[in-house]
Amino acid sequence: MTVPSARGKGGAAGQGPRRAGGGNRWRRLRAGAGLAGALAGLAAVTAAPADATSGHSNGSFETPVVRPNTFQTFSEGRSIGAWSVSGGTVDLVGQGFWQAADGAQSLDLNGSGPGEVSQTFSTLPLVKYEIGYRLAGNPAAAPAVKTGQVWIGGDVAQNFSFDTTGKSFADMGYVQQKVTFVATGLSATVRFNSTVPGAWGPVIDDVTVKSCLVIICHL
Ligand SMILES: [Ca+2]
Repeated sequence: MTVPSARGKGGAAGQGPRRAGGGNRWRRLRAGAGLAGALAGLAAVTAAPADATSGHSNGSFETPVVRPNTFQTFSEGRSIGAWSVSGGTVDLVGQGFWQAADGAQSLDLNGSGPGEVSQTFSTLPLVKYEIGYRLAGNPAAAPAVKTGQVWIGGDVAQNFSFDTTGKSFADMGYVQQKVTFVATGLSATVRFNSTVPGAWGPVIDDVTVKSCLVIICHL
């Protein structure tokens, strides 16, 4: 993504310092909250926060810190904290460039073209997981409707779209999205990819994980 005229897409790489740290805003989320009282005790024993043990992190894309009011392009093979750029290019958008959904930074799934990021985290079989995220789109250029997919392992778990009409850098219009799945093994890979051409793609932020046992699950 970019501002339409001022900045060439290919020239964005290397902008801003790639210093480590900057606050991992991954949240420790409760799991199994809101269960009926009769199940409360059972839930307390059996439902554990997914990200407490999964190792999933940097869901808010706050690491590495990008120089404020700029963005940094990452290409396939590079890492964004615990995320891997598993295809194409993406832009990590720094504080103040546009509105983030959480914290200061967010991710445009299109860098110089469509890209994708993925992360593998630990799971427990027969535990249901909910991947939450906030979705918007780069409103700087067409197409207005930004599309993409969420994959769990080798399967498309969700096709998403976001209409940027009427949105702006100051008012991105983030919406809450979620995907659920039941784990079948000891790890799962979540992947977000853009399916829109060009340099202005879907924007994601605030990726979270919740979990609960299927037998008491209400996600
Ligand atoms: Ca963020």
